[in-house]
Amino acid sequence: MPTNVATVLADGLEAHGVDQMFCVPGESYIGLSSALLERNTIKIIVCRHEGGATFMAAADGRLRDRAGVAMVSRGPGLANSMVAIHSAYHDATPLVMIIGQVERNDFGRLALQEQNYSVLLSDITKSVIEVNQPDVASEALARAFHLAESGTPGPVAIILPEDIFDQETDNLCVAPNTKVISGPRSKDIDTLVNMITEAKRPLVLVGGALLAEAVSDPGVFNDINKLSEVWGMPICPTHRRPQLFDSLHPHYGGYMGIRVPSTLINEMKKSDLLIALGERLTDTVSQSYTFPTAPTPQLPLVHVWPDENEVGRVWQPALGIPASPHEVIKELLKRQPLCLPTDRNEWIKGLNSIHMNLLSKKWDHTSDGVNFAAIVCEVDKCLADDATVTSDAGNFGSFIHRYIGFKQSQVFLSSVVGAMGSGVPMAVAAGLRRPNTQVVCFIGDGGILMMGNEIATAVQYGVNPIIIISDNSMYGTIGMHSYVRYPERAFMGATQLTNPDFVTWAKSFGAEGIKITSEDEVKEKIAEAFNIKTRPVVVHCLTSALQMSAWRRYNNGETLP
Ligand SMILES: Cc1ncc(C[n+]2csc(CCOP(=O)(O)OP(=O)(O)O)c2C)c(N)n1
Repeated sequence: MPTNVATVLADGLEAHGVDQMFCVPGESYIGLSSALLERNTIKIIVCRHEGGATFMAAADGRLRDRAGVAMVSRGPGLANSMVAIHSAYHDATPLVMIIGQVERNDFGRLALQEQNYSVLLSDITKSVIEVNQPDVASEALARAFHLAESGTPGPVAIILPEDIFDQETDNLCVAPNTKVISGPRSKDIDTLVNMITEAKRPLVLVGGALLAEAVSDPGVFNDINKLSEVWGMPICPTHRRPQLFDSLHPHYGGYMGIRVPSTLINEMKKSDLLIALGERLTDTVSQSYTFPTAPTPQLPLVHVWPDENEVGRVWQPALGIPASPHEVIKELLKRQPLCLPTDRNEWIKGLNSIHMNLLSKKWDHTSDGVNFAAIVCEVDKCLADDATVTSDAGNFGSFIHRYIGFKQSQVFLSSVVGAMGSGVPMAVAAGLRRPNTQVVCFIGDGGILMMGNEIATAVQYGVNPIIIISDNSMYGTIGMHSYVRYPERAFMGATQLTNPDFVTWAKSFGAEGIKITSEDEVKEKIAEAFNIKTRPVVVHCLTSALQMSAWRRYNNGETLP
């Protein structure tokens, strides 16, 4: 019996395990959204901005290792989403975007909000699938999920004209593809074993592809631990993946984020073998392509990433393994090292002592507002073992990576490209996917007014994140860049902000608002925030602008250790 396109799409979404979707409604896809609401099997989260909806869907994709799904309208709706699609593309995050389009008869006439999505999205999606025939709708949806989740995961857009949803089709729901996992060749593992056995100072970077695998198989964490212990190697989580290795593990070799402090990076550079497991080594991780040097690394590089198009694209690895990083670890754990160089322990201890020194909660008082270090250190004390921390983009984030000792049981979500606006939506998504657990979002006074309106979504769906705003009355990161590059024009570069009272602002949404104006209040006010569990809490912290980051203070030169 024929059915209609809306029905096969709804069946397809259910078949792919979709249980919630994020949207801002639009007339262009109302045929689908109304069909979904009628059957009521998939929760539709109605957001305040398509960027917010898409950041939430992307975060959901990260939290499930299944594509998150956002539905947005054509033209302006999709345009609002693009920051989050761009972010998901760089972050290798599985995401399916369902996008409305004008009616088929109007194609090319510049009908209201018409855009050519294949052109517009070509550089920030893995694929744009335009569905113009009812009979291919379900197959197209299955392809979108497959592409979004396989190889290097990423966003896939599926474009649906407004008039297609009620059209009849005989082609019923296409079942999801079985997930394929690429394994390493045994020859490559033999080579890797030899390289590790001979190296005196190996360094292992663990990155996002491993984190994605850990969502469906938490054994990944234990296997990373065993890898480091059995094979005697230090482990370094990469930019925005701090939870991949317990920060107190004695084999922790240091966090390989943006601008690694010189004491640590200088030691890391003594390595004689770099093994990048599930990490693409972008400019952030590779310290602007200096460690390793691009395209020819200054030391032997083993690059493991589950996509043969990526291994060798930028780097010339001594050994490239286009396979699941977890499968590579499991293969290594099946072998026993015969004899490892004896000075390995010294190498690990040296790196670890630098890391522990950096992690120590040392900071100086500031005269022009609270040092954000004081707040982050206090939050660290209150974080539960299963807490989620999200971070927007900005220099306040440097305090998180310096002072929070992440554990493998915790979750950290952020945009790897540093897209402002991501922090609050990601916190809402975490609250929905991980109910009854702590969710803490760190954000600046710049970022909060970009997508902070999604606090309304949190209130609407009963999600209660704690949102900690570092208010230094400026786009501080850019102020710092201005100071570093043009000291005579310090704090210029169009960075000053006049802000609202975020306590009043928070309360207007139905959230709680708490203000911190001095260091003396930090302990008590942070405890108060963690005790409120029945509504979102905004902690408005009046922070120092002179303390530009966790590493740098104005007029005091660099405080880099
Ligand atoms: C969407 C977006 N716009 C602009 C930027 C450039 N940018 C990076 S950090 C930053 C300032 C962030 O200011 P704030 O949120 O107040 O945090 P702070 O740096 O002061 O800690 C800006 C404008 C960006 N990363 N993302």
